[in-house]
Amino acid sequence: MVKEDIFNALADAVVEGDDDLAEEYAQKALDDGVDAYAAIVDGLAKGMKIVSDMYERGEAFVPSLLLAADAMYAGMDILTPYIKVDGTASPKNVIIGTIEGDVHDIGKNLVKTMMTAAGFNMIDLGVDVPLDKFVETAKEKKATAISMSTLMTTTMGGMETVIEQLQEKGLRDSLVVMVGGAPISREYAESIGADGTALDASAAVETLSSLVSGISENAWSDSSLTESKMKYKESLAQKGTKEKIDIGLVTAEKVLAEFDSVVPKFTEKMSKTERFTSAFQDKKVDRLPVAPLACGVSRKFVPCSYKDYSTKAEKYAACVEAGIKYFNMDTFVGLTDLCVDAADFGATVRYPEEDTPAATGHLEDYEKLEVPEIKEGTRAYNLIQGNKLATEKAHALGAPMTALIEGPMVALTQIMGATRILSDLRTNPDVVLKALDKTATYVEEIMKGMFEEAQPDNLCMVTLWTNNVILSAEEYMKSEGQIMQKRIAPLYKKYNKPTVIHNCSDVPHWDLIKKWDTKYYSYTFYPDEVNKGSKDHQYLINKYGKETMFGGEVSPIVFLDNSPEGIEKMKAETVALQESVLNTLKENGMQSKYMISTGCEVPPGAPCDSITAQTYTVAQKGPEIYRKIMG
Ligand code: B1M
Repeated sequence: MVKEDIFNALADAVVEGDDDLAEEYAQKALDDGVDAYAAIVDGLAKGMKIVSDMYERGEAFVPSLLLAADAMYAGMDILTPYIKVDGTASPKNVIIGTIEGDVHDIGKNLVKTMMTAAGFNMIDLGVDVPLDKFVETAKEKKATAISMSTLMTTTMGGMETVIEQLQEKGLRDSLVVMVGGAPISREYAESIGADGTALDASAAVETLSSLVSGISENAWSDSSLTESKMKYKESLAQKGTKEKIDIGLVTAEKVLAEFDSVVPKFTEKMSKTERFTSAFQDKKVDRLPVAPLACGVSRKFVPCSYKDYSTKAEKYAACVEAGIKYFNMDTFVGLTDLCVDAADFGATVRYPEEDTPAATGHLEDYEKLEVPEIKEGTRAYNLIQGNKLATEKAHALGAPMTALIEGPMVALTQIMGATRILSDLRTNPDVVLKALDKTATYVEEIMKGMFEEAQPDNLCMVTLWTNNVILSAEEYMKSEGQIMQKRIAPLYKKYNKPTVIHNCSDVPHWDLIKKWDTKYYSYTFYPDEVNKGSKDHQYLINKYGKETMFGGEVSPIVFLDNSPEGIEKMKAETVALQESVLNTLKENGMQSKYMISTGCEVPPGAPCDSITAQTYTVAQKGPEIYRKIMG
């Protein structure tokens, strides 16, 4: 076989995600005397780049990337020991991880794969990485670069802290710092002193490769470290120590103490229940309903920790009551965390006091998955009891209650790990489907508990894997989709309840909405993702509005800005959204079927002012806007 044919065969093996072929041709390359490094770069890595580009064009989904990565690693295991080592060059160690507080790792793993393919020696610290671990490991391994990922605005500040720690220790100029993930912009990267960022995994490698070429050979020498320490000493002293003010708590305390003077008096014509129910049926209302997912943040009024909010029924119910009352929301959507089933199935869940819990320790063995019994002490029991109490409290305030649970696939990915489930779905579908059957059984039991015992007005299910960037619609339908169709949607019908879906994905497969006769669908609109399929209210109302009530267009992230300009912007945008929604409804011969809401949870540390800027604006301006447009 000529060299080029071996390279092509290696690339094809990666594109096909075929480990056996990758190993076979890697061995063939060695047997035929092909240079091992060339076989990796011109064969395996080329295949990885092909799949990655297909993914960016929307022609492949995450499972294909994961399988391609496995094949690439299989080939590399054979070739790497034979790479001719240049005695003068040291290996380029790159530390990678997802920042503390964040367990999203699909994107980070893809970046790691592409960097491995480019020849970097990746040291993966995993997810939820304590900030000083990045610095300690970089020092220990004399790293060429640190590569940090995060998907949440609430955790991105940790990246700046890592950079400051590097400066303090005199390590900053010894290595390259790259940051990335959906919320990270070029401007943000620059503002925190990172060397670079990139939009996707392929671009990340290009940026890293060009940045590391600027790192000098003696970057880790004692004199460089001392020089670097001196350089940043002054600027760090100028920055001073940042005092962390909990704006959410400050404003909550103010509202609590001075409720009558701080909260405007709204003269509402309808009760919250009348308004929500009428909008749900597209009847005339006094104004559109409003209910951002201001869930964990409502704990500020109780006050209690996030941990108590998500694990103690009484505290949860108190938060629901406070949220409805002080934020003046038309319903409370009870998102606590997405770890309820995972905890009951035995996965380890980390419960920070003041932030969203995260499933961190996954189960190893599919065989060990056993459907738990809902009984005192389980998270599901607590959630059902919490929603029972919350429903009573919401009703006393004249508001409907919307409980929320994770769907079978979210439950399974939280129990076993998302990356694993997404790749096993291709390689071992029967095992995954059997496991999904078990989580679906538990979800059904929780649904029954909710319908029979807690009796909230609505039960919302999180189905975020219906996402155009992760699974194709066809693949989704072969997994959770068929369970939604055959088991979950019929159970809603059996209890005479509407199917209510929350999907925090930006580009879900919209047509699936119809498949289970969805009556309420909460989505997120990301203007930057329009080319990938993110849709706004105009599209959604025109296409599905008659059957389905929508809500969620406002990004949860905008609630973090409580500067005077931010508050004014929120107010103006809330007016504009109501006007546009009502005009669209009118054009479609409809009256009210839409809720002003957010596509995902408002960050639990968000300032209360920014939330009331939305909810109070709807209450104050909504009736007039409604009359003007609807007559
Ligand atoms: Co979460 N989640 N989630 N979630 N989740 C997001 C991120 C969110 C944007 C949804 C939304 O609001 N619409 C939102 C964050 C909002 C915010 O910023 N404040 C959110 C939230 C709120 C949450 C929870 C808090 C929900 C809750 O419990 N209340 C919770 C957080 C738990 C925690 O971490 N403490 C949570 C949990 C989860 C699951 C566990 C269920 C699951 C993650 C499973 C896993 O990763 N193991 C999940 C998922 C899947 C998502 C969405 C739907 C998809 C993320 C994803 O994997 N995308 C996401 C919504 C969205 O982004 N559309 C959402 C595909 C992946 C290939 O892309 O990661 O962007 P991405 O990586 C890209 C680029 O960003 C870039 O390259 C990659 C490949 O092209 N890139 C880099 C990434 N790192 C880079 C580094 C670089 C350079 C480029 O240089 C170093």
